[in-house]
Amino acid sequence: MGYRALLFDLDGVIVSTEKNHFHAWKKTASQLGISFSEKDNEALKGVNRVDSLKHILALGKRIVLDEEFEALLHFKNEEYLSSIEDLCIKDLLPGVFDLLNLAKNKGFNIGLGSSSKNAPMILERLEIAAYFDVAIDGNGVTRPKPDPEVFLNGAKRLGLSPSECLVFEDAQSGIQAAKAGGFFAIGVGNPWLIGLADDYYNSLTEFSLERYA
Ligand code: B16
Ligand code: MG
Repeated sequence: MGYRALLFDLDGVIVSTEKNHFHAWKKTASQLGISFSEKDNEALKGVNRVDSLKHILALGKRIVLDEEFEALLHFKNEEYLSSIEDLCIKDLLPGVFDLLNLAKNKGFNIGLGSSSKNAPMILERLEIAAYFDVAIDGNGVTRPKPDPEVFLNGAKRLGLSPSECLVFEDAQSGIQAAKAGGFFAIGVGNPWLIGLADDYYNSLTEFSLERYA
């Protein structure tokens, strides 16, 4: 106990745009003649853009030149961005707003540890950017989840050790990253994480900060 910071993953914990990622990847895959199901998409949760495309190409046993690879990444992101144009504060997942306010009032540090390069824009759209003392995203890491770099950078920037930070994650790669970094890993909203995470909640509405203070 005695935790001093909360480090949040973005997609699947604060907001849910996984369906948007899925539809954008499905369209990208179909350009390559690769079929891509919702089940296939499960493996991409928390995985960065480049590694996601590599995964899809491997599914279809396809190899593309660097230029086409870049064009496909661009296409996917444009599709994704146009599908989240209406994203706003109402899209915050249940319990997020209350937890951010409670944590701020109780003096906890708040950090973001996301694989998404779109994270800064998404935080702005959700009107919660000001809550974050530090935000590490896909633009600021060299080794993607399940490597712990994203969370270790967050803790370091806060001047805290991993043992003082709780990590909230919805993806297996994220839980692995948190545990590899020595953080207490809390799984949220993805029953596959039960047993893998140190603690699990269906929703942040069930989470009690008092238990960890
Ligand atoms: P982008 P998280 C991840 O966000 C998503 O879970 C994953 O589906 C996505 O591919 C990844 O961000 C990269 O996103 O294309 O926007 O850079 O869960 O780590 O917050
Ligand atoms: Mg996530």
